[in-house]
Amino acid sequence: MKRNAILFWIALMLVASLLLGACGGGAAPTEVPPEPPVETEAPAVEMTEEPAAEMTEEPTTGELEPASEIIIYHWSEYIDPEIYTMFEEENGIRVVEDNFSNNEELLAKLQGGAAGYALIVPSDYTVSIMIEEGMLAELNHDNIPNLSNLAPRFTELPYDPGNKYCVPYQWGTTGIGYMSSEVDEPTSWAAIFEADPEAAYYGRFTMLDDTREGFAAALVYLGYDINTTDETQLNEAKDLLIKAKAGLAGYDSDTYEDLLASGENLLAHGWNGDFLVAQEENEDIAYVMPQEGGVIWVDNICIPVTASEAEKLAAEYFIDFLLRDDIGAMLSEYNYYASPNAASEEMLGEEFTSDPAVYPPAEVLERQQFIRPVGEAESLYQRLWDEIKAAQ
Ligand code: N2P
Repeated sequence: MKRNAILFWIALMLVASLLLGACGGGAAPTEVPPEPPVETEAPAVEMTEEPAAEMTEEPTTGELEPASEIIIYHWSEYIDPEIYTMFEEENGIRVVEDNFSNNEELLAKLQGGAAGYALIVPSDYTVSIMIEEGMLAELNHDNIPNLSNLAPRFTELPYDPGNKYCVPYQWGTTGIGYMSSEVDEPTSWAAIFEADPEAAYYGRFTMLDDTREGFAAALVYLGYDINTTDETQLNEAKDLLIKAKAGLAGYDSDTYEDLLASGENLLAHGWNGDFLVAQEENEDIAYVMPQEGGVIWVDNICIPVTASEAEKLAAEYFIDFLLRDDIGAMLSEYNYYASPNAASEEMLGEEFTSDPAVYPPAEVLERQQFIRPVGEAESLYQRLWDEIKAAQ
């Protein structure tokens, strides 16, 4: 276990340092959280799975026809709808989208027995949980030749080495977006946790409706590990989050950027790309990663075990389509999130890959941390978050 944990962190540092490499930085992060996890290692389900595709004589495609329609369970506004249209035109497969707002909602829905989804898009730590719980189907790499377009640093991610279950979709950071004409740059999470009732944005800011993201912001502000399982620290974070509610307009993970662009709100906790998209509508919007640090994440596209064989095949074709150089570039151009696809990055060009809000500079990136699974403390986080949401 200890060795696995150490390997996990070596790999994470590798990812972070390689991500830094992508923007010309190259320095390795200096901050490594002190307590590595024990439950992030790859699948406990191998025993129950069929032998890996490369060991069998024939791939599953033989006679199989892909499903003519598949459903993707996705974050809102996270794909250019034109990609679905192009895929349908080229492959005759219709992709229908349903949305969730956070990883916990996705996980709970699938754990609750929801079937019918051929594709899902969990973040890094949720992939770990899903693999451990046997919720993901192994990908047949024969159906995904464009996997070779992935930047090498995204082929050995610690939560899914070798892309056995998932393919990285986009990656980004969590920070604060604000209306720069009306609000001073919020360089600290204090903007949210110590908001001045006199400030213009008081009563006009939102926080992500997201258990782990909410706690991460509070914990990092308090100087604690964002993956702590210490109940005292978590309670302290809870109190801080409840205190912040006095000035909060609400919890929102889906429309917060639109509420900034329309001028209804002036500040929001959120994901970099969403703010950058909103910036096109309202150039006053700016994004900052607070000095205390924050979250870095990699979202992934995966297939639930509940998908039928025909759905799985269609889903693999779609994953392969997304991995095409031009489609991967379309995705990032629409989302303003960084791409794990080296071929697409080349098409996106220097201007995109050197934008510090998309590809943060080394010294900023090294302050960001990955959310990790916290095992049994998951339910403690959830209970405290429910208490925060219910608090008056
Ligand atoms: C979609 C943004 C999702 C990113 N609007 C969350 N990891």
